[in-house]
Amino acid sequence: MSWLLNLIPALSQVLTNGLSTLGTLQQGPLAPFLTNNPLPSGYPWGTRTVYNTNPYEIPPFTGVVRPYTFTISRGNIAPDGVNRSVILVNGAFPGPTIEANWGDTIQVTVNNQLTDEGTALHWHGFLQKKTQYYDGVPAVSQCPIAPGKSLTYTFQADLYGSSWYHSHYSAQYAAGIFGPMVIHGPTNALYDIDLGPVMLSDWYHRDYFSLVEQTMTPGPPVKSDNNLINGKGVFNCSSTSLPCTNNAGLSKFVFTPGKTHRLRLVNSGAEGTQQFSIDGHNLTVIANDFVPVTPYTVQSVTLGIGQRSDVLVTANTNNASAAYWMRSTLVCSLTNQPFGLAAVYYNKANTSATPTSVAPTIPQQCDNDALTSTTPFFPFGAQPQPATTQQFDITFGPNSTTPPISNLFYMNGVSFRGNYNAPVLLLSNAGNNSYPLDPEWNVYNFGSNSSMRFVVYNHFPATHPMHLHGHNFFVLNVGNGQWDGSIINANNPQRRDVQILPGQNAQQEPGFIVLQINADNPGVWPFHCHIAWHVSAGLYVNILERPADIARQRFPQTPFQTCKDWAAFTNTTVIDQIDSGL
Ligand SMILES: *[C@@H]1O[C@H](CO)[C@@H](O)[C@H](O)[C@H]1NC(C)=O
Ligand SMILES: *[C@@H]1O[C@H](CO)[C@@H](O)[C@H](O)[C@H]1NC(C)=O
Ligand SMILES: *[C@@H]1O[C@H](CO)[C@@H](O)[C@H](O)[C@H]1NC(C)=O
Ligand SMILES: *[C@@H]1O[C@H](CO)[C@@H](O)[C@H](O)[C@H]1NC(C)=O
Ligand SMILES: *[C@@H]1O[C@H](CO)[C@@H](O)[C@H](O)[C@H]1NC(C)=O
Ligand SMILES: *[C@@H]1O[C@H](CO)[C@@H](O)[C@H](O)[C@H]1NC(C)=O
Ligand SMILES: *[C@@H]1O[C@H](CO)[C@@H](O)[C@H](O)[C@H]1NC(C)=O
Ligand SMILES: *[C@@H]1O[C@H](CO)[C@@H](O)[C@H](O)[C@H]1NC(C)=O
Ligand SMILES: *[C@@H]1O[C@H](CO)[C@@H](O)[C@H](O)[C@H]1NC(C)=O
Ligand SMILES: [Cu+2]
Repeated sequence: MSWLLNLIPALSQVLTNGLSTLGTLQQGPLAPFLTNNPLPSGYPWGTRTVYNTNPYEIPPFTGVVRPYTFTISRGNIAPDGVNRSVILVNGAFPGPTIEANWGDTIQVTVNNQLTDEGTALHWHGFLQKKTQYYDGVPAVSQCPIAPGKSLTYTFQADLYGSSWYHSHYSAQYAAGIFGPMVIHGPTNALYDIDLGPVMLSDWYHRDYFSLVEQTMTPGPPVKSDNNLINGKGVFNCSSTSLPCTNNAGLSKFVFTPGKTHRLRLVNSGAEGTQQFSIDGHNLTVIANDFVPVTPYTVQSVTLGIGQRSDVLVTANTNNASAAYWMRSTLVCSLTNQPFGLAAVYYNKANTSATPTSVAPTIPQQCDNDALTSTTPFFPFGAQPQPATTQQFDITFGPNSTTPPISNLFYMNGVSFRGNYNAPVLLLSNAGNNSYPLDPEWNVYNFGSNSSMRFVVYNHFPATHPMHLHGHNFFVLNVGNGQWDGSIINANNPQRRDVQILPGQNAQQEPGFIVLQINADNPGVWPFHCHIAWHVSAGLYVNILERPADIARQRFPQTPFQTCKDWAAFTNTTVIDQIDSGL
């Protein structure tokens, strides 16, 4: 592959990634925590440890505010050498890293400088207790931010570890609106150097609207054009007629010999499942999503969209000039170019040289690691029988036999479609939880139930990374066929916020996952597939949790003002909402 043998990049960082420095040698390691906090007992979070704190009940409160200003605007960049129109946060791709300590307050003012569409940013994985209205989901927790308008999101860094933010407005994040979040906290394993976020994302050379349109229309499916690591890749320009530069440049990382490095892997793509590895090195997984786990060692990690794994890698090659390929490969995904590459240099290596390491033989893995190997560090013990159980059946098909036809996903026979002008949470706050004319809002009202179990069957022959907002669910079981009632790691089941739901298998047995949550967070919580095209096609339900408490809560004026601004905008501009809205 002569077009990628040269690691002296042909394009400057600003032409490939705008104002981002992610993936360059200028991007230094992260400190163990931000030091401008008071440090009771030596840490911003005081005496709390991974062992002694139920993170869902008693996160620390530091009182320290981390302010950010994010301006959303259009630009042109060439992350893999193909120059395209994108939508960026502060002109950077990936967007700026949000960094905070556990217990800090994150405050992000989002200015929408797009002239013709709304936006809304979701802070993936936070619980948003008592700040449900800042969860960033249009048609659910807010109206979109109208062109020219701003919204300040204020919420607590209530969990710690690695995550990301992204636009939740249609598939807008596939245009570039996403970035990493690093929340420093106590650790469950020792390491020396925090190399920070490693964003893994499939990449497309077309605008997101036309991709959504194609994906919902019967005919050839959308395939990704490339696979990027920290927003960088290379492309064979002979195979495109678009403006293209060969050898745009790959991301580079430096390993210090003998030291153990932390990498914060995030699948921030639109469709593809990533299988990540580093030649010549094993990976020790210490956290999945925002949940520290008993460390376990693997050759590769599989991440569905939205999932994160924090991995430790020890630089144990006895050659300070060594260089290796970091690989992330799209597996069981729709793509024309599955291979993501970055270079890992030991600290005396020539950082312009091309690694010569060969890929180890690793079996393809499209599902998450077995639940038997993923044990949370902080145990909650066996989960009691839930107060209520809800089954969801996921199907796919055309919405009509005569044109115009859309290919849609359904949960229990209903394909979600939201109304940007009528967010369910704000109606619920006003005491309205019934929408007789809107079955397609897919609201499941769980009333005052104290816990809920979701048994989800997938009758579609591909996986869905299922994400729930506002919670880390217990994953009680995963498999194919009919759930037999058994629970894996019953005394300490895996928790996380996205779990890959297997596809229906060759024997026509549906995939299933069994999830359980405690109803400790009143709100309207999206439960959906994180594949951008699937949620656009309606693979989504609203979990309405403790509506009486939502109605009792006093919401600030901010989300209502955002709706007034959006109403004024949509009074004169018709929104071409071709999808679910999310
Ligand atoms: C680049 O693409 C062209 C056209 O598809 C192909 O002929 C060529 O072999 C490719 N080059 C490399 C190095 O893969
Ligand atoms: C991409 O296009 C923009 C706008 O036309 C231009 O400013 C920029 O230089 C181009 N980048 C490359 C790498 O050609
Ligand atoms: C990685 O783990 C495998 C399986 O445990 C082991 O055989 C191999 O030697 C390890 N490789 C390295 C580089 O530590
Ligand atoms: C160390 O690695 C470099 C880069 O791959 C290689 O050129 C060199 O021969 C290696 N040295 C030894 C002693 O193996
Ligand atoms: C580093 O590698 C580049 C690319 O192969 C080469 O051009 C350069 O001469 C090398 N530098 C040194 C000091 O070896
Ligand atoms: C199916 O979806 C298309 C595209 O959204 C829409 O125009 C059409 O009215 C829908 N058909 C039915 C029967 O709902
Ligand atoms: C609740 O909201 C829905 C949707 O806006 C509306 O149709 C319905 O009339 C409202 N119900 C009440 C009692 O206000
Ligand atoms: C519990 O949830 C079910 C729906 O699964 C609902 O029918 C029932 O009314 C709820 N119970 C309470 C006490 O809210
Ligand atoms: C929408 O337009 C109508 C008619 O011009 C006007 O009466 C109404 O106040 C407008 N609503 C908003 C929210 O701007
Ligand atoms: Cu899906």
